[in-house]
Amino acid sequence: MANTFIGLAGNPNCGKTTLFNELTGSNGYVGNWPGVTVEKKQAVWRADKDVTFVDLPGIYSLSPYTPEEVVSRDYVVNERPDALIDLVDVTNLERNLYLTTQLLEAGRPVVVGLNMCDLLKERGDVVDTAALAERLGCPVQEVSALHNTNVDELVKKAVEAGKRGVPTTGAKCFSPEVETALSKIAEAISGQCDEQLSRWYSIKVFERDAEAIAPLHLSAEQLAAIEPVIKAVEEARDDDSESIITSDRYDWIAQTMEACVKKAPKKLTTSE
Ligand code: GDP
Ligand code: K
Ligand code: MG
Repeated sequence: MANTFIGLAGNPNCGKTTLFNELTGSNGYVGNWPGVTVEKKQAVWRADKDVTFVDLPGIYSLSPYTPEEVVSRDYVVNERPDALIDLVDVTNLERNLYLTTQLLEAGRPVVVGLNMCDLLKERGDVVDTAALAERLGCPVQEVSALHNTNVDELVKKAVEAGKRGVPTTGAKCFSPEVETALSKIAEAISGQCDEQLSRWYSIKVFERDAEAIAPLHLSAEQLAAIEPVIKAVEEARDDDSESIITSDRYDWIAQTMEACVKKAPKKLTTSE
């Protein structure tokens, strides 16, 4: 049986190391990612040696601004693990979902693990995981890495998703004028990237992320033809394209919080 590779991604302090150690007994190999002093850990699942976990650095975004972000996006886009587990600190869901929206666009099957659900229960907050799964377009599993709750269920979902091999298509987080531009860009670059990465690269072209789109080898003519498509949205929104993408993500996340999270009523405190 072929080995299944699962990348573990998430924000710093979401519990990734705890999960990794729980799943692997830290039997693994520790080294650095090529060319950078960013730690790379890889180890097999205790329950099935044919499943290998690759621990990605803790990051808030897949943008190209830190070595940790670059390592993570190179791994996801170029090495193409069979599936990704996006571990989310559910007590900081709003902040964590920013990375999630980007991972969903990277052309891989994604399963989201809502970690620290023990703390959520203590607070009395409730996340509607079915509604969240619907909005994200991927499976969502509540877990507690610290208490070893539902951790194997999370991995089983990721292994299944990896075997099926159907990438997530990305949350519908962009406004209509951005979507129109992305469709035009996708058409313009079609044939120059793997079909599964069409959306990923369309967004990167829209953001004018030169480093990310270098592998597309777009000609000067192509770039010149695409530029007015980006400019039109920038003029309509009176903002630069990268900020437009970011602010659309934040708007979508705010709506998602509204739709999927019920906060416990504030406890009455005895006052003087
Ligand atoms: P990393 O930065 O993503 O590798 O996060 P760590 O694994 O180092 O975890 C950060 C902190 O969260 C540690 O104090 C963990 O013990 C704690 N932690 C991890 N998972 C859980 C969980 O499911 N519940 C609770 N209550 N704490 C957790
Ligand atoms: K840490
Ligand atoms: Mg860690």
